[in-house]
Amino acid sequence: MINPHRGDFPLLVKNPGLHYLDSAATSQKPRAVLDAMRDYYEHDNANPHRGAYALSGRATDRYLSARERVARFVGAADADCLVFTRGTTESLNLVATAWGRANVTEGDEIIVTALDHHANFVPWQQLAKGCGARFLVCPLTNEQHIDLAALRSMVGPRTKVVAFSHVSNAVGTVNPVREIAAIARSVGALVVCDGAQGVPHLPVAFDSLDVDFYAFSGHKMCGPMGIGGLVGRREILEAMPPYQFGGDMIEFVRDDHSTWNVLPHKFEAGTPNVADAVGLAAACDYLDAIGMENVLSHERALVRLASERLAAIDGVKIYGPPAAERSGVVSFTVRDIHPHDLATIFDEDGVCIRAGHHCAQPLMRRLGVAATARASFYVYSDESDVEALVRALARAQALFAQD
Ligand code: C6P
Repeated sequence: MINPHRGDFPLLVKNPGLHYLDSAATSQKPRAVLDAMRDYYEHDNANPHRGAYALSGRATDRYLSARERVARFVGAADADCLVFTRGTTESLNLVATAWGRANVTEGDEIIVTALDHHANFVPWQQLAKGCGARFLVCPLTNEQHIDLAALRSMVGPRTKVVAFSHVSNAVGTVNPVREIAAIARSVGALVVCDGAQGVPHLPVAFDSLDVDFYAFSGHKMCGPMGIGGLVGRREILEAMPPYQFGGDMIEFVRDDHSTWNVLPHKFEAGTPNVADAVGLAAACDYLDAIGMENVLSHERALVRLASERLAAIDGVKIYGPPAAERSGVVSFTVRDIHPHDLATIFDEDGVCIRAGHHCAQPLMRRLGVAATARASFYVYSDESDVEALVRALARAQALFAQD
């Protein structure tokens, strides 16, 4: 059956032969999001917060309501605790830099996991290097779950931060956030969750996850590129020094010192990205109309189907936990064919997949591979995409068999 949502995505409508299986990298954008951004620029565009005139007031209102809408989507009752950033990478750098430099000192410990994306690995590694803290990497089980027993034995009185991903972008593992948070809390560590692959694919309720910070990107959840968020606990955000300095984030600027604006402005220096915030709010409306439980079950069904079909092919190896415990990615290798060759051959058939280390080199090293091929699904994907993937793989194998 043709996916009923596919028609909402102009790029897919204009490219009927395209099988876009790279939604974990970035999703396509529905018309409603493109229209909302255009509407903002056509009717309400001005620099918010600064102008005394009505148009600037309207821009301010659009920005404020976008924040409230996105906060509601991620289950944060206090919208002022949602800081708009450029995306997950900036959100995590913000915490590692602003909170980290103020709170982590020599001899402290920072724990990340072997599943983490470089965006939730390198900022912590660099913070540790800069202040003389120990940087520890929690190992995984054979099925690429975070090894919770190992994590329990690693935390201690010097553990200052436990950072981990909600969902792995490379192999799709869905991590037990509350359980990991409880382990971190048992030693009073800061709990930081990378939700780049969480918010787009599962219902997320920040207020009940028991984490201190949760980071996400708009472009992976039907929103525009260039916007994302960091949700944090109010008392921690208030105690934390700013990350960047400039307009909007100050209260008073004296010649010899300055004081800071209230949340969330303290962390949003410079002209805000209003149009993308408006687009992201429209993306939240779009996804809520489908229902995040439905998004999850739709993707799980496709992951299961793709995993079954691929596993039945000689030479294919699939990474990560069983399909029922994964979010919308299938990461695999094929004997004797490099993932980059697969992606190039698939492209000739209109099948877009990602090949490489998926910005997760520590994980690839542990899997013993330099790269995998990754197919990822979203609301507009359907069985015809899985069939195209399987056909493209058969063609690639036939081509390589001739060599
Ligand atoms: N993963 C992928 O193809 P940005 O680039 O800031 O929007 O998101 C970074 C990021 C952080 N954490 C996880 C778990 C992610 O998946 C990503 C982005 C893309 O898997 C690009 S590498």
